[in-house]
Amino acid sequence: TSYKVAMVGATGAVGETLLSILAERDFPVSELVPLASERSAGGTVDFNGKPYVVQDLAKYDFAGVDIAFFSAGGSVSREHAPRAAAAGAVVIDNTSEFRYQDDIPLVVSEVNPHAIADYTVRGIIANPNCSTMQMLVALAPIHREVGIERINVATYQSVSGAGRSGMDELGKQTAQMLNFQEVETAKFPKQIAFNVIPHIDDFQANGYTKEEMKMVWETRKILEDPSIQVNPTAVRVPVFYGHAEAVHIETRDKITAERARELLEQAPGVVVQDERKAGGYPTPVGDAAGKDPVFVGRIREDISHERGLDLWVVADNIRKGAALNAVQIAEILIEDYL
Ligand code: A2P
Ligand code: 11C
Repeated sequence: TSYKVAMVGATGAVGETLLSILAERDFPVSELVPLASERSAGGTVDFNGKPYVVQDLAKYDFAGVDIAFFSAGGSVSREHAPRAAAAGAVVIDNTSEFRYQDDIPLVVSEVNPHAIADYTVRGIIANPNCSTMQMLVALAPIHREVGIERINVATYQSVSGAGRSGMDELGKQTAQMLNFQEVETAKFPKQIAFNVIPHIDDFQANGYTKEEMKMVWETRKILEDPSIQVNPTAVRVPVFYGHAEAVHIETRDKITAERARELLEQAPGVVVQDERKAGGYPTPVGDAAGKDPVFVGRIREDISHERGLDLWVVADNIRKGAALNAVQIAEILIEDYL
């Protein structure tokens, strides 16, 4: 069997990668419908080497669609995902719109694939935020073995997380700097070229940003453990593709760095790159960008805490952090449920 697939946000950074990953992995697509706003309707996107005409989402009727991927922002999902589900499509949503609703599964394919079963309730499956995604691919095996009590994490997030306009802004500002021109800021609240910005998404009443609180809420939901404490600082850095995270955990029982390395070497979706010498650790450029796995290095026992462990976790935020996990959810869906 093969499936009629709608791609909402097909012209965006995540949509484009979704199309290439579906083709790469030979996902059985009988018909592809790329959708975007009326701005891009009538243009084309490429899938499997062929052009497909983009249609206007607002005018599109989802009847007959089997699977609908949404990556056009929260407000677009809020308005259109429920009607796609009502028309019979299973929605795989890349936005934060539905993630925190109890009757919507929130799934990392290697961590809690069983949760997909609940898609029948609302017809929607939520794909986690990129920074949570890569952290949990690395931490779930450790949590299963010794239990994690607390996570302290600082992120180093690339501009592609902010979509095409984020990448354009880094490119443009870099050129402006190198040409001694005045730097213009639009997408990011301060200059991002040659800078770092400790602010992603809106500020919340408690002083954390929404990007940080997503890591708190999503970790508890995906690991099915509301007692886990998570203390994140999310930072935007001038990198195009690939988020990095300095992750510091406190476990219930002591785990050695050696045992953690062993667990991670066997963990699905993880590549351990951990030599204690120059270059023996992963970075976004040259290691993670454009690749599927979550890369883990700098594994060491915390000298300041008896049950502390430190890791450095890097992944392509557009692939595993978004498009790849969404396709992996779709693969499990067709294999086990449709
Ligand atoms: P469009 O090309 O019509 O603007 P990115 O995350 O890279 O910024 O991409 C956002 C994606 O979401 C694009 O495909 C964009 O399409 C799409 N999009 C944005 N607003 C809407 C909307 N109101 N209806 C449908 N698609 C939208
Ligand atoms: C970023 N994490 O790097 C964001 C992008 O909730 O799906 C993804 C936002 C989300 O800016």
